[in-house]
Amino acid sequence: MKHPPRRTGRLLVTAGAVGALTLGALASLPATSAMAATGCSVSYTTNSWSGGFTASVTITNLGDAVSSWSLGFSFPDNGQRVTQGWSATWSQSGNAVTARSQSWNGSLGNGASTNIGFNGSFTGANPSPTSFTLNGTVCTGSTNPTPPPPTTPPPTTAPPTTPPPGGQTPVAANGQLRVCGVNLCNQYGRPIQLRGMSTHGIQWFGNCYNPASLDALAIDWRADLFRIAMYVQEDGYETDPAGFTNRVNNLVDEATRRGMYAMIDFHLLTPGDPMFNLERAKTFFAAVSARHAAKNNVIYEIANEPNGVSWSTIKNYADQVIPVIRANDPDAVVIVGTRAWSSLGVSEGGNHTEIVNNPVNANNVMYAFHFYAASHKDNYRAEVERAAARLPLFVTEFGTVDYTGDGAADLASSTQWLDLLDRLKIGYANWTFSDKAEGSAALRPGTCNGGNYTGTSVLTPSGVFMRDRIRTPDNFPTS
Ligand code: IDC
Repeated sequence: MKHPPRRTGRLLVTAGAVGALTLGALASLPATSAMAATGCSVSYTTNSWSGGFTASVTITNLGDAVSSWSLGFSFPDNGQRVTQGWSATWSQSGNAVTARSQSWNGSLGNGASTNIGFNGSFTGANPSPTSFTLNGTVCTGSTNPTPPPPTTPPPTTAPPTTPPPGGQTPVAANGQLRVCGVNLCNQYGRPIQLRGMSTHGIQWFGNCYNPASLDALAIDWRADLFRIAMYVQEDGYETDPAGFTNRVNNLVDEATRRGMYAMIDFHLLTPGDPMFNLERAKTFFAAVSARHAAKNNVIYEIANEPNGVSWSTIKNYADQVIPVIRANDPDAVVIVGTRAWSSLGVSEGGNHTEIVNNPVNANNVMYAFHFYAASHKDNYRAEVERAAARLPLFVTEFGTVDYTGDGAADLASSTQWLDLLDRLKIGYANWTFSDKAEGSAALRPGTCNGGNYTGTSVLTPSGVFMRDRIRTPDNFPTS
């Protein structure tokens, strides 16, 4: 699903900009469902220009938790149309519009909000709708009376808590992490290695990240870490900052529920100059760090793969973004991308000493190294071994295949790499936990259309290899 380019503020007229409109006491209450408290509020804001508009809709669930939702409203004017929506499946019949949740934003706990939106067209006036329903309940801005408790307990819809077989979750075992010398240390000050998977771009493969797939990662794969790859360009964050911030927040919450560390990857790639996205990065990291400040399992990766720029430019970016995170979350570990697609400079003829000689101005920082095992071999491994003696490293992304993300898995080189990372206690996230038809994807094409993510029958050769490596027992010191 591609989003259209967003119109910029230049074309906007103010007539349609209604400001946040919170709807309350608009209609009489419908019959209350026998089992659950219901209630919702909706804010609907628009920016319009001649004949077109963008609507941003924030839904807040004031009732019991739901696992999926359907929002309904009617356009007041016959000429109003939804032309392209996002973060929901949109449909329109006459004036009646329906937006159905997607797998990644269907769960809404009591008090939780989600933001969706669409571009629309209009021929006459463009009045905002005045009444909304959520799962059939009119949104009055208040909670409908809770029905008397049923005599038999209702089926639980609470999210699964997933202690791994016979032990604590990775987050329960390790708690708040911090950088200690060249290592990542747990709450007891002891070095640990985190092993896990990266999403593909969440703008393309959002359907792969749902309760069943995350359960499989936490329980079947016994992953410690879930990296959330939020592309900035390529139909990513820049097309809908509020929507993508929301998606990332929801995925962090899902990882947290399952006791995994969540790595928030600001996936800049093209253009390779992080300064191009500096203001976006500040806005994004201010929002996510405020939202997750109280958590102990969030790791911030501020620049996926800078390329075509000097280390000093990357450092300049990091020195401006890190304080934004620290203002909200002073003790979180932050990972900085390195020159030449996070190769420590090697892919553009450099090496790690440029970082050693000019490190970023912050504590609790690690540096990213990425490799693709079929392309990057002995000379890259040798550089990692040298760098690891002097810099805290995290392999926030790697593939078992070549640098295009496709081709056959090179299991011999991948094994050499992972043995090296294990020996040096360097954490890693594998690209990707997705079902894209490319060699690096762990899931077979079509897997994300179904409900089963466990076992090896749903996995590609790369997926089988990675699951075997990740699910071996962790070695987390407990004192
Ligand atoms: C690739 C994906 C591919 C997608 C492309 C878009 O595998 O499906 O079409 O991005 O940009 C990286 C990047 C990562 C790349 C990956 C493989 O961080 O975004 O993913 N790769 O090319 N660096 C080195 C390799």
